Amino acid sequence: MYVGGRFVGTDNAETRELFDPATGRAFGRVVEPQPSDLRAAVRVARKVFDESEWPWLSARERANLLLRIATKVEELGETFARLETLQTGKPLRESRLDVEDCVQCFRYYAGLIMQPNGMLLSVPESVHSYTFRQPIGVCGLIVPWNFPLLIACWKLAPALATGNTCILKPSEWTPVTALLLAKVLDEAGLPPGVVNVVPGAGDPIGRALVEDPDVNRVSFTGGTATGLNILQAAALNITRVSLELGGKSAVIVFEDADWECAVDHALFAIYYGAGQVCAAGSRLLLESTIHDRFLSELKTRAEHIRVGDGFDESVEMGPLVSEAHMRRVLQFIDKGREEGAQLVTGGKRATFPPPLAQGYFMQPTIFAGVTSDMSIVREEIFGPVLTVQPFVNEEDAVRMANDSQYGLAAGVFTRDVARVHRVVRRLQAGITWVNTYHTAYVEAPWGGLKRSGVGRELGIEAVHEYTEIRQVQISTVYAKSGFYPA
Ligand code: TXE
Repeated sequence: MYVGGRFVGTDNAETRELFDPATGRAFGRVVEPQPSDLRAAVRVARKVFDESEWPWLSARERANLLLRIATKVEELGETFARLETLQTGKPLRESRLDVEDCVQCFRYYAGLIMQPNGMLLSVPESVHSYTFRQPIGVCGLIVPWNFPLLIACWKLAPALATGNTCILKPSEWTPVTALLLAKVLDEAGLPPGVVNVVPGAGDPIGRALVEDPDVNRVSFTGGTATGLNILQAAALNITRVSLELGGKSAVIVFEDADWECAVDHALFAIYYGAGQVCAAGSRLLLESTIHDRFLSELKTRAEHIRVGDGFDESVEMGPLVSEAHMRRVLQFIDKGREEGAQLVTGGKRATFPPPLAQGYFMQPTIFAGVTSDMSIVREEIFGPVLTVQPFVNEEDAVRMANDSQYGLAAGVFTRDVARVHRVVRRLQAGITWVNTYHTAYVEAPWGGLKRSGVGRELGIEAVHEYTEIRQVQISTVYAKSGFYPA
C-alpha cells in the first residue's frame, strides 16, 4: 500500500495472487489490507487536508505539479503499458493509448485549473457578491479492472488540480499500475499523504471507504449493482457520490451510411477491450434494407479478428480479465441460445496451445434473430458479444435504442445531416457518436443517463464534481436591516 508518502505493509498475513489473463498464471502478489489499514489511510488524508498547506496552494503551483506528473507518466509510458497488458490482458496498442490519455488528462487539468475560479454576481448595488469553488476534502476513488490506470487518472487529475486529498482503491484484480503511479506521484513532488493507494477487496475495503465519515466524496466506476450499494452506503453520511456504471449502448446504422466506416466502427464498438468497456456498442440496430448484407460482412470480419496474447504486437483482441468473468460471459451465451437467439459466429472460449492454453480468451461472438426481451439484449454482458436487430424506420430505431435501463452511449451512422440532429436529440445517452465510436476526449464530459450513473467525469464538469461552490455577499455600506427599529 502507499500511505502517507511511503510504501507500507499490513498486519494481515494473507496476500492476494495476481493472474496474467493470457496464460492464467500467477505473476505476483499484493497485500490484502484490512479495514483498519483503510481507516489509517483515511486519517492521513484527512489530516493533510485539514492541517497542511496543500488545499491552499496556488492554482499555478498545482498546475506545475500536474505537468511534472504528466511528464513522468510519459517517460515511464512503455513500462505502464506493459504492466497494464500484464494485469488486464489488453493488447499493447490499447494499453499505450490508455497511457497517452492519462498524460493528456494531467496536462488538461493543469491548464483548466488556471482559468478564473468563480463569478461576480449582478446583485443590487450595495452588495458585492461573488462565487468561488474550493476542494471538497477527502475523496474516495474506486476504480475497476477494465481501465485500471486510465480511470485512476480520470479521477486523480481533477481531484488533485482542485486541491483535494485522495484514497485511490484500485480493483483487487488489477492494482499494479495504480501502485506504480503512486511512485510517480511521489517522485513528481506530491506532498506525502495527498494521494494514498489502498488495494483490496470491494468488500470490506471499498465498502469501508464509502462508509467512512471522514470521506467527503466518492467517485466510483464499476457495475450498476455495486453502484447501488455505494449510493445507499453513502447516504448515511450524505457523502457526495458520482457513479459511472454499466451500459448497453446501441449502434444505429441507416441504409445511407458510409458502408466501410459503419462496418469498421460496428466491430470496433463491441470488440475494443474485448467488449469489457462501459460504452461498448453491444446492440447493433440495422435498417432492415441492409440487415442481411451488413450482418454477413460483419461475420466475415469478426472471424478475422486476431485474438491472442496482448504482448504479441499483431494481436487485435486480448483475453477477458479473469476466469470468473469469462465464465459469466459464457453463461450469457448459453442463455442467449436457450432463449432462441441465432448464433451467427463465435460463442465459445478460444483455445490456443501452451503457454496460452489456460488463457481466458473468447471468440468474437454475434447473435442475430434476437428480441428485445432476451437477457442478452437487456443485460450488460461486458464481453465480446454483439446482438443484431433490424429496424424499419427512424422512429423504430430511436425507440429500440432507448428501450434499455441504461443510457451511457449511442452510435449513429448516416450521411443525412438533418436526420443526425433529429436522432441525436431523441436518444437517451450521455455520449453520442456520429459516424465514429469510442473516442473519449478529456475535454468532453463523460457519463450516463438512467441507470448508467450519476455525475460526469472529465471536462470542466469534473472540476465541479471535486469542488463545492461557495457564495459570498459583502455589503458595501453599513446599513441596518430595518427589521427591528429601536
Ligand atoms: O465490478 P465491481 P465487477 C460491470 C460489468 C461487470 C460487472 C461486475 O458488467 O461484468 O460490472 O464487475 C469495488 N463498496 N462493470 O464485480 O464490483 C471493486 O473492488 C465499494 C462495468 O468486477 O463494480 C472494484 O474496485 N467498492 C464497469 C470496483 O468496485 C466496491 C467496469 C468495481 O468492481 C464494492 C467494471 C462495495 N460494496 C465492471 N464492491 C464500467 N462502468 O466500466 C466492489 N467494489
